[in-house]
Amino acid sequence: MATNRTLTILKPDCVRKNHVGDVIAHIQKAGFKIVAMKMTRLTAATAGGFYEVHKERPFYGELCAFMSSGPCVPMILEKENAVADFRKLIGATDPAEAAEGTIRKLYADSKGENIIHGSDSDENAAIESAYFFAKSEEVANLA
Ligand code: DAT
Ligand code: MG
Repeated sequence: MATNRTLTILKPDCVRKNHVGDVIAHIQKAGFKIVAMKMTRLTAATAGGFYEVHKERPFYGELCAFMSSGPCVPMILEKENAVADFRKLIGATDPAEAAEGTIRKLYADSKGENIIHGSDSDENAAIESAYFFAKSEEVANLA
């Protein structure tokens, strides 16, 4: 059964380009509620752990360096069908291939620096949320 939460990260390029507010507004207009949010700076090792699934890929070193290059803003988001709807909202990994109106199409520069992360499954959403947030940091009741 699909759960109703996903994990996003507004990546260091999003923070550097001052698009945090624009991207959060876009996310909220699409009906997602923020369940948890913080600003933090990853170390290369923490970024590497988050993207461990990609560790054999040629871009892994570059990815870890980029993700630890400045502060980022992880958030847990809630909405019905959150994982799939959020992937649709952010668009394809490569902004050049992302659909019009998606967050990556609007704000991202390249495949490597593409503004935003979105979990790719309910299972990963739960794992990734726990990577950044203690249960006590999640808002219990959004009403
Ligand atoms: P997504 O972030 O759309 O889930 P992914 O999980 O395949 O994409 O890759 C994770 C991140 O790694 C991605 O957001 C940017 C980077 N990346 C992926 N493919 C890349 C490539 N071919 N060259 C450079 N960076 C890449
Ligand atoms: Mg991915």
